[in-house]
Amino acid sequence: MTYPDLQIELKDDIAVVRLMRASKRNALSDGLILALRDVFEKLPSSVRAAVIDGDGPHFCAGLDLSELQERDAAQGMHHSRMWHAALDHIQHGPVPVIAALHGAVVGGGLELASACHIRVADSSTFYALPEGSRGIFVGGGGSVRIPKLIGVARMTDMMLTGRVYAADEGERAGFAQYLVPEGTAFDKAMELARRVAQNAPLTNYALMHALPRIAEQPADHGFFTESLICAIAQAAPEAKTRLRDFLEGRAAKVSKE
Ligand code: 1HE
Repeated sequence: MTYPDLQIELKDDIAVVRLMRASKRNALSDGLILALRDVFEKLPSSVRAAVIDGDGPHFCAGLDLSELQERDAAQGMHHSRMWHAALDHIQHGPVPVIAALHGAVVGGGLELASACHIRVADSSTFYALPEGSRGIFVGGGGSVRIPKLIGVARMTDMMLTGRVYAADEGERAGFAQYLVPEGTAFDKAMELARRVAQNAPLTNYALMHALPRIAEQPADHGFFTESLICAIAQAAPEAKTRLRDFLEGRAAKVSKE
C-alpha cells in the first residue's frame, strides 16, 4: 500500500500510519482522507493494533482549507459523508487505533484523533475547533465523537469562542488519556499498542464494537447486549486458556507498576 502523503510501516503486529504532509501541517486533503479509509479497510490480517501520528511539528491542522471551494449543499453533504466513512473505518475497523498527538490537533485533526480508541498527547499538544471562526461547522463526525470525550458544553464553548486547550488542561478535560513529555508520544503509543496487541482479539473487538453501542443503549438493552458479548468472549478457546494460565499461576497478577 503506497500513498503520496501517508506512510505505512509494519512493526511486527503493529501498523504505524503516519501523516506525511508536514509542509501543510498535515492538513487533510480529500486524497489523504481517502487514503486513510483505504489503509484501515485493507490492513493485513496479521495486524493487531495501529498507531497514527503526524510528521513534522504538528499532528494535524484539520481540513485542507485550500480545497474548500464553492460547494453546493449536496456536494458539501457528500464531502462530509466521505469523512464519516473514512473515520468510521478507523473507529470500527479491525483493530484498536492509538493516536500519538503533538502540536496542533485542530478541526478535522481533532475529529481524526477522536475516531481513535486511545489518545496519547505530548506536552506540546493543543486542541481547537477553528471551524467556529472560519464560518463553517465540523463535518468529520466531530459533533458526535468530541462531546463523548469532553461534553457538549466544552465543545460549544470551543466553537463559539475559539478557545484553545493546552496539553495539560486538555488531558484533564478528556481529550487524551495519557499526557507525556514533549517528543515521547509516539514511543508511549507504541508501548500501549504492543500491550493492546496481546489481548484476545475478541476482547478488543468487544471493546471497539460492543462497548460504544452498549453505552448508547437504554440500560435494560445494554445489560442484555453485555450478557451476549460477555458470553461470546468467555466461550472462546483463548479465554479459557488465559483463565487456566491465571489459575495455575502462569499469568501476571494485576499490579500497580
Ligand atoms: C494549511 C492548513 C489547512 C496550515 N489547510 N493549508 N484548520 C484550521 O483552521 C487551522 C489552520 N492552520 C493553523 O492555524 C496553523 O497552520 C497551525 C496552528 C496548524 C500551524 O501553524 P504554523 O505557524 O506552524 O504553520 P503555518 O505557517 O500556518 O502553515 C504552514 C503551511 O501550511 C502554510 O502554507 P504555505 O504554502 O504558506 O507554506 C499554511 O497555509 C498551510 N496550512 N493549515 C490548508 N488547514 C471535515 S470538516 C473539518 C473542518 C476543519 O478542519 S476546519 C479547521 C481547519
